[in-house]
Order: sequence, then C-alpha cells, then structure tokens
Amino acid sequence: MTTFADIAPALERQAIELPSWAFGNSGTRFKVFTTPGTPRTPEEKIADAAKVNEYTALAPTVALHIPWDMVDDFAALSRFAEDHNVKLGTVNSNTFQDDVYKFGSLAHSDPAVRRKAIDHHLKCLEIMTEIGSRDLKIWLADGTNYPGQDDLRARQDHLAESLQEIYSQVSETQRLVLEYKFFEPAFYHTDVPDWGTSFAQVSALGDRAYTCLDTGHHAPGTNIEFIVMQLLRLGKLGSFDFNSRFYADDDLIVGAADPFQLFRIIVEVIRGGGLEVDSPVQFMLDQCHNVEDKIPGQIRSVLNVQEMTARALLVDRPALTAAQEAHDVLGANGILMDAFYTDVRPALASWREERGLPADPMAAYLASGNQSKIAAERVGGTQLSWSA
Ligand code: PSV
Ligand code: MN
Ligand code: MN
Repeated sequence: MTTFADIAPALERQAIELPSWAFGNSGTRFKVFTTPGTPRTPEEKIADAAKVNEYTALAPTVALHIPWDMVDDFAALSRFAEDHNVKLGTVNSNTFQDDVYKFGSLAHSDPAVRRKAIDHHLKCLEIMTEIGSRDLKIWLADGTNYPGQDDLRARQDHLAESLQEIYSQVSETQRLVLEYKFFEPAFYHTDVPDWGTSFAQVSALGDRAYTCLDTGHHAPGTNIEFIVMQLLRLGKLGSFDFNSRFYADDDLIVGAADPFQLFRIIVEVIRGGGLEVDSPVQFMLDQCHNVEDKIPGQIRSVLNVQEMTARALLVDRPALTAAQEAHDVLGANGILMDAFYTDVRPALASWREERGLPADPMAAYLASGNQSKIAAERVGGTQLSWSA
C-alpha cells in the first residue's frame, strides 16, 4: 500500500511553469473577449503569475513568448520577477504572426525568409542568456493547405538546416525543445506534425535538443500516454504543454475535459522517471482563458495537475507489477483504477496547511479581493491579447 506520506517528497518537488500569454485576453477567430484587470504589460502578466505561485507554491517560473513579451531591459524584467518570488523560464519563439511567414518560416523555400526566422531564434537565445533561461521552445506554424503546394521533402531538409544553425548557438546550459502539432493553421500538411518528426529532427541535432509534447496537439483518440512512455524511454521528452481539449487544440484547463487521460499520462511520466530530481522534463501549461478569469483559471489548472500527480503516485507499483506478470488482467486494471478513484483533495488540503499555504487556494484567492483590486488599478493602456 502506498500512503500519502510516501508520496509527499515527490509532491514537494512539483513545479509547473505558467505561460505569460495565459494572463492576456484571448479568444477564437470569432471574438476576443476582454476581462477587467487583464495585464497591459509583461510586468503585469508576471505579477499575475506570481499570484498563482503565492497561493499554490506550484508555479515558480513563467514562460515568455517573444515578441509578445519584448521589453527593452530583460535584466530588469528578471529582477521584477524575482521581486515577486518567481523566475523567468522557457522562451517561446514566434514565427507565426508576421506577413513574411505566410508560407512558412524555418522550412520556407526562400533562404531570405529562413534567415529572418533563424535570426529571430538567435535573438531569443540572447534573451535567454540574459535572463538565465534554459529552454528555447519552438513551435512552427509551417505547413501547406493543398497537395502539391510545396515540396514536402525539401521543406523538411530546410527545417533540418535551420534548426542546425540555431542549435549551434545553444549554449552548454541551454536546450532546444521542438513542439509538434498535427494540423492548424495549416490544414493539408504541417512540417512538424508528430512526435516522430520532432524526434527525428532533434535527434539529428544532439543531446541538448528535445521534444515538447502539447497534450492538445494530437488527433482525437491518440494514445498520448504511449507517446509519453516512448519519448521518456528514448530520453527525448523535454517538456509538456498541458491543456485539455474536447475537439481540436482547444487550450482549455488541463484535466477539465478528460481527467482520466491526465492521470494516465502522469502514470507514464512517473514510470519513466519524469518526476525524479534529475529529470529533463519541464512541466508547463499552454492554455487560454477565453471566458473565465485568468488567475483562478491558472490556479485551477496547477491544482488539477497536482491532484492527478498525487493519484498517479498512489498507484501500488509492486502490486501492479505482480498482477501484470501474472497476466491478471482485471486485477492490474483494478489496481490502477483504485489509485485513479482516490480522492486526494482532503490530504492535499492538510499537506498545504502544514506548509503555510491555504488549504483551498481557489477559495483563498477569490476571498483575497485581488481580482477587484487589479480591475480597479489597471485602467488605461491596452490590455494584452491574442487569438488562437
Ligand atoms: C501552438 O498551438 C501552441 O501550442 C504553441 O505552443 C505556441 O507557442 C502556443 O500555442 C501559443 O501560441
Ligand atoms: Mn503548445
Ligand atoms: Mn497549441
């Protein structure tokens, strides 16, 4: 029997990086709704992320997206974060908004466009050096809409060359993480559509290149925990972008659509050593809060990950292994389901109280008055927004 005391050290280590963009207004291609108190500057986004950490102690770092979070003085931004008890984390590049990237970026047929996209990544690496960030995360919108539109093979070769040039500037203490997504915005083919393509590309680069698995980036029905297992087995799972989806890349709160899938994913993370101290796996959220308040949306998200982690840690491994070896099909399944159905919320509430945290971070945040405070303070200026 695994008890809550057994799993406490692993819970203690849990850290989930928050995306700066989750605090901005977002929406769909139909409408971006605004929320009072939405940040107008990168500093305000960081201050909001820091609130999530203050109430949960689960989110010590904030990921930036460049140029959305471009500032003149990154050292000052870093100090601002530290004054709020968080650190700046992963830097996400962005080659999907400028007109020049209409037909692609790192995989584009025109060397001049590839040059611009490579230079953008080199700029991101410079920023990372300045703020002490480890990971450059690359997601590309590159792809085509119609069969025959471009040469699939040539594009893959261009991508490999572009990544090689970027990787040559990744320092010993930095990593390159390549995210995949099966479609959107391109609808016929995407240049990094799946884990296999990302794996092939990063394997060709070297030891400090990894794959990022965004849970919303697979076709419906995909067995995501199998991919988690395989990438961990191959030593190439660099990071997660957690979110949940009902249909496509919905970017909803992680664990909201399918808590059991999140549980199964974390079971494989634990099985593959992804929660160990020296694990290369960075846990991040990649979400949009289109209709709900953003700070509570992020608090709910990190708590969902923590609750599923606790349940996954409670799996009785020795009993499960014994049942598997005996081909006790229903016994093995029952052991997994026992852990999944364990309500860990009361134990987590006491665990938090023992650490000086609110037993119910959601309720404590809502009672704090912060939401009306930021709504009153943040008047004038332009709220930050983007639409997926
Ligand atoms: C793309 O859908 C994605 O998941 C990538 O991670 C981007 O960086 C993020 O969304 C924000 O656009
Ligand atoms: Mn993502
Ligand atoms: Mn996405």
